[in-house]
Amino acid sequence: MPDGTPAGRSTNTLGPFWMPFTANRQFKAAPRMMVSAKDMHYVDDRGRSILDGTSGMWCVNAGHGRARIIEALKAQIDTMDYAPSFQWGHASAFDLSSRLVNLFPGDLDYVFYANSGSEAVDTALKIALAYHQIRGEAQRTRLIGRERGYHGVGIGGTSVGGISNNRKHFGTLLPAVDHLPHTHNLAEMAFTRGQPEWGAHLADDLERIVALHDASTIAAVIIEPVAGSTGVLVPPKGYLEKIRAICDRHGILLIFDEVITGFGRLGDPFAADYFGIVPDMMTMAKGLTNAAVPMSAIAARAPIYETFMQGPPHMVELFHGYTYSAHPLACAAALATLDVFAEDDLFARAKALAPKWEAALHGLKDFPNVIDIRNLGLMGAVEMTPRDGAPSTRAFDIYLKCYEKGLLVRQTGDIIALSPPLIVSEEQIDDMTSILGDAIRETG
Ligand code: PXG
Repeated sequence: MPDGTPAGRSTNTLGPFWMPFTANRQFKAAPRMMVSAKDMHYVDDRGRSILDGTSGMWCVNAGHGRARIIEALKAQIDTMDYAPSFQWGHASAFDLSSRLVNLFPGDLDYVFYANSGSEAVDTALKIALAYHQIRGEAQRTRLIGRERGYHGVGIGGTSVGGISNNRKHFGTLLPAVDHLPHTHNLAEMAFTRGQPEWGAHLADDLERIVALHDASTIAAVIIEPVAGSTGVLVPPKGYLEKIRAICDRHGILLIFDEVITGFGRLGDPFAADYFGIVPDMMTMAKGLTNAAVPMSAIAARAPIYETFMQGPPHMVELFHGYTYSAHPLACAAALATLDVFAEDDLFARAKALAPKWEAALHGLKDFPNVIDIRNLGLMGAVEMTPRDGAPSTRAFDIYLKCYEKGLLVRQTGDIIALSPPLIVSEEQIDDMTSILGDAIRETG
């Protein structure tokens, strides 16, 4: 063939792209193709405008196609496409780090870069292990996650993650891992607005895990402050405070995975700010660059960084990093994104909109098959009764109906999750819940 494609292979097929976390055969039989995006909307290949109820995949926090970010990327690619970060540097990586640590709570004074949430999680877990080893507690190798937690798809993140489908095909994963119970309990908390009153005691299970393994074997606990992927599981009042206290009591590092909750999702820079709890490390990605370029970061408290800064000064202190850590394009996008967040005061905007968001979502309470509605900041979820013998299909049908009606939502199990860009208007919030309500009503 003239373009070099081997004979017999089509150049125009959806076949070769092995799509991630997708029902490939179903999608390729009836594709949903996005063509462009601006502010609150995508345009699909039928020319239809689709309201973005999910910030892409929880990542386009400032809305699509922000001119400032685009200009920054154009300027950067014209100046320097790439610079290494191993034993070299470039100014925007240092500028960005100073800007970020000013945004972080407490003494989270240092930042390490990776390219995805998954890499950020595996990096944080490795830093935790190395930190204890350098301090002479090399036996602290155990990592504690939580049921229904999602920490990406690296071997580390998969191991501490708590979603059976994401784990069961991949062998034994990391050996020394245990899991806290999740905090989801419909009988006790269905239709709670914001944080449930019930459930702080679930954090006490960490004491049981410590008693079982002994604190001296445990390196870190990693949790999402609000579990996102498994359907917006809001922590009960007092729960995170207890987890922090138990970790402190036993010298265990606490990692908040803020890949979804970071950069204004709850109306504060981070969930750590929202809940008033400083973790020992924080992972972030998604909203960091408004998703224009892949980038993730790990924030570490000063004593962690300082622990590594010993030995001969010519020695590498942490044998870890990525070719694209602090990629110039990602740094440019992140710096411009921080400008947009500040100029438009988007975190405050999210905080101001949260009550409206809560009221609109909870307006779906009496719709057919709705068994729970949850919300915090600009995160929300509507949980449906599963169909007999066909779990997930009801929510998937609702998801498809929403798409046909021009609204993008996320579906996980029998839960529909929403997380609009922080630029969403009150009217668009009403549009979202009205379309979702129609889709729920029309789905049997
Ligand atoms: N941690 C958390 C808390 C996440 O939500 C990751 C780590 C992994 O990030 P990367 O960049 O490696 O994908 C995530 C990602 C969804 C959905 O619809 C959620 C994520 C990704 C894609 C879809 O719930 N979260």
